[in-house]
Amino acid sequence: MTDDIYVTRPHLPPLEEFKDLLGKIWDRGVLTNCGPYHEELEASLCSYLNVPHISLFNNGTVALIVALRALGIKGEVITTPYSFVATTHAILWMGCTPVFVDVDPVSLNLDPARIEAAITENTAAILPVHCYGHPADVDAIDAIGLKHRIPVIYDAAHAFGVECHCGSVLTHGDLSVLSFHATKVFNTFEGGAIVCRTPEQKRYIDQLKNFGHDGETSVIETGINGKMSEINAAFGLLQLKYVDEAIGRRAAIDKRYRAELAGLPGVQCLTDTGQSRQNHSYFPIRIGDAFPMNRDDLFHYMKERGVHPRRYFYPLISNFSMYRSLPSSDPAGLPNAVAAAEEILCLPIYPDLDDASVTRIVAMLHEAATKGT
Ligand code: T4K
Repeated sequence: MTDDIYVTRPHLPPLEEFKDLLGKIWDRGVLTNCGPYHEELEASLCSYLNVPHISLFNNGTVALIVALRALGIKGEVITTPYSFVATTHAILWMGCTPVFVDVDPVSLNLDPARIEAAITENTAAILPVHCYGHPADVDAIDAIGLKHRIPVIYDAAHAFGVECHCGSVLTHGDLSVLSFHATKVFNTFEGGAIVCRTPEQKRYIDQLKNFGHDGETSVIETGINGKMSEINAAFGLLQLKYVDEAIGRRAAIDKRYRAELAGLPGVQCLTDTGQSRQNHSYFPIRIGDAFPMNRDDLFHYMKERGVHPRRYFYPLISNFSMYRSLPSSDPAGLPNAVAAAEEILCLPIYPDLDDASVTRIVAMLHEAATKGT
């Protein structure tokens, strides 16, 4: 009996090292409210990610909501249907309306030409996603934002440590939002962050995540509790120590998949989108007509044999019942996203996925390629 393999497993540093950090929390008795580990992690992440300012959060979803709030977004927000539902829920949570625009058929990120075509006088913001950690076309999208004076907030939940031609992809747009969920390249169990461009933005966002407090006796906003605790921050500091090693192992798995799936008819590995540093957060493959099974049959075939890939992102957000009635949810306007949602399968990739498991997954795909349904 072989063990089941899941799409991801969280990377965990040595427990003994975490116990040392926990000991300090016990000694200090500071559990939250932007304590010393929180401050140290913000500084360490700024330096690791090469970004000017970071505000830590308790998760990426609250960070997205606060990012929209910080920029005073009211109205319509242009976004992608090909993402995790949190992207669009944040828009609705702020009382705004998502406007879905189709993705580029190759990068699966928002297509800048379609963004520009969708802009109206009601457009309040653009919220692209760096899907699978592959950078959106940041130059084109930033330029559209500037030309039309519309803020751009990047959902960078998948893009920890990713760099493009001009350095960190996280420095683009008005704000970028990270997720540090257990399933992410860098995790703090639960967690997230907003990358800010100016000290003023960071100060305001720090206030918003702390009930709107401006000092002990003043409240200036309907803030929320979005703070990261000391335990999560301590774990993050430890993760940071091992993150390059973890990304290196992901890169080796990515390389093996590409080499060993090359030439398999009907299986296409997604290409990168020009980033100079990748994080290999996901390994999406596209199942085409030349494969003897469709994507869903392959998904079930693998699950029955103990390998659990995921259909990120199926169904499209625009296809969930609560979003389906939006005018922009019409599948006729989203052909590339519809096709990707039907054809993409994310294979297991995580630092502790051993070579034998990769061999097993590759062999399973080759075996499936010899069968019909
Ligand atoms: N924007 C984007 C583009 C996002 O992708 C996300 C989150 C967000 C915003 C919001 O960020 P957060 O608020 O979450 O910080 C997962 C994650 O829950 C979610 O964070 C993530 N995106 C999304 C793409 O994937 P599921 O439904 O796939 O999670 P789950 O529980 O099925 O986990 C997948 C596999 O991971 C499991 O089969 C086993 C493994 N796993 C998972 C957990 C939680 C573990 O081994 N240990 C664990 O603790 O949503």
